[in-house]
Amino acid sequence: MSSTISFSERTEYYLTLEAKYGAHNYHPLPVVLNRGEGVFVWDIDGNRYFDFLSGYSAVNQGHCHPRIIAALIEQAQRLTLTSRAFHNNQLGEYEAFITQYFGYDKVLPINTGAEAVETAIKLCRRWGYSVKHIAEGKAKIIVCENNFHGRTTTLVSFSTDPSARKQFGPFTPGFEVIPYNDLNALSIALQDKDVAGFLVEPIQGEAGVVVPDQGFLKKAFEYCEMANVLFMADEVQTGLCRTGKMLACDHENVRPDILILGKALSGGTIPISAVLADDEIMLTIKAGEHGSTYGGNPLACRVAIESLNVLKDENLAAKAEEMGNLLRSELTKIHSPFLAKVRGMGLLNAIVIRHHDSEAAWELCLRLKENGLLAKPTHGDKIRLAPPLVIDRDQVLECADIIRKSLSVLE
Ligand code: IF1
Repeated sequence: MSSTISFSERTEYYLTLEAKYGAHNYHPLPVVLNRGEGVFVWDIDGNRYFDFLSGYSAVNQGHCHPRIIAALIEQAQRLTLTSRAFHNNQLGEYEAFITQYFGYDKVLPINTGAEAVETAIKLCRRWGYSVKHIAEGKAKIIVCENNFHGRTTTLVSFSTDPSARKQFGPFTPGFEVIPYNDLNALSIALQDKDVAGFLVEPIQGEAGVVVPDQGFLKKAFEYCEMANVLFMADEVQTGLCRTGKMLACDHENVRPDILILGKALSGGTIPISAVLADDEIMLTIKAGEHGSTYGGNPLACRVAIESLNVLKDENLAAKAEEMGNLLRSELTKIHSPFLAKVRGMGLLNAIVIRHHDSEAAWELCLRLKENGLLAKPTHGDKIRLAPPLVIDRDQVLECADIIRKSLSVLE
């Protein structure tokens, strides 16, 4: 097994530029894209690919969705940023829209996923002190092993991935890590009266699309409720139809106390995230105590409304469910000794590669690219398969075939 992949001279040019002038904090596949439409992206040499990453689930609605781009352009020509020092005519209507859409009293609009999780943590701690009356400085938040919530200093403080933490300390205290999908560990951790919240991904993305046991979220929510602890769902990646429902928590009829959204809230155009909660929680943060220059800007508000409308108008939850079932059933039909596992929910899926060579998943992704499909390995042996939700039946079949064909590179 060896990489026989060669790049065009133009590709080489862009790779060299990035290597020379950009920080080396990523290791991308050697493909340089310059166009996207629906489920497809094109590289600078005109090759077309199925995008099975979807900007890590930011592009659920498909690349450059015409309605979202139209909203973006129209608003960009009028007003883009006021800061929150002044009001703007988009924010209030967006706040009314998104709170009704998800059924919460209030929303706090912010930009990136990491900032939204940070916001949830601050809200949770504040609620812990001001409503639950935890002694100042003592509030704890329970988190899960192999979590991924972003890359700020506080968020990597409770990461269990050594590469996310190494030489980035000292870390923020106040977090207790328990195993994922472990109700027993949760109930023990909840005995501590200083616990203010439980922060959880309904499906762990970075960990390689780990789906918890059925009933875990429901029970976890009930345990939290009994312990007077806030259940905070990080739906930055799992939300907005990706797993076959509007929210992954909907699969178990759980309504999180704090709901964290990001990524596809903008259909992949600009960073937009949001934290939703009811008044008892949200109103504990007062004017001047939290925010961001860009949070709630009129461009973001307009784009987010359109992105959310597209999800419903195009039935993308149902499509994700149906196409996800088809994809997994096609993948399970593949008989390859190297395909150890197929798992996921809706169109958030992963395959686990079994191979003596630790580079096997990377090699497979290079071959997938040669065969017209872009995907990225995670944790060495897993490949995430998460196309835009607008993918159709024939395209799913074609992609399953590309994956089957490409697996032969590992022989
Ligand atoms: C990168 C992973 C995906 C997230 C959840 C918050 C955030 C993310 C559940 C932060 C972000 C991204 C970021 C991206 C890689 C990626 C990722 F593999 F690392 F885990 F999607 F699966 N909560 N996930 O998944 O959102 O601040 O990035 O907007 O390169 O860091 P952000």
